[in-house]
Amino acid sequence: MIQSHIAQLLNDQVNAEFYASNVYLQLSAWSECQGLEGAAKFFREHSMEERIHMDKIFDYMAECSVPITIEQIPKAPATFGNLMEAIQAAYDHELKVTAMIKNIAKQSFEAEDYTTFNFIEWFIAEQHEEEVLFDKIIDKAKVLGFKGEPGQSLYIMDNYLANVQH
Ligand code: OFO
Repeated sequence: MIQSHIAQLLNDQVNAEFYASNVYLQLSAWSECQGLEGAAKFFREHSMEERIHMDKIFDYMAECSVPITIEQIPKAPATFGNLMEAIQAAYDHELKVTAMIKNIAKQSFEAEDYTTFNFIEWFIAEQHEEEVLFDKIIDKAKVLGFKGEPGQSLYIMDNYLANVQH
């Protein structure tokens, strides 16, 4: 039996993952408009990953007979000054998600809900991977001296994003 405050946190996370999926989908749409096909592909694939995250929590809640409410999803940010701003926005978003996931781990442990604690551990590892991924991308930009300006570095970054493993 999942306690109500843990059920609420899980429900919030379902909605947060849905929002995250839209954040990346919007980033992909923005990239398309800038002619950045590599970035568009990267963000689009990431959007689908977020949808899988949502499904995972949805399935867990359903297995545990916890009611699920899909809330109204806020509009995702749609305009960015340049590709570096878009990447930074995605990274900042991941840091917020990490804080939410860690809070579920903390609250479930304190509530002695070890089943949820065990379930959410997968997400802790996943968030670590995602932060490492964005660190790697930002490091690559630093190596190139890329700050978002158009030109050869932008072309290289776009190609890099098309092929980066995630
Ligand atoms: Fe980006 O990992 Fe889910 O939200």
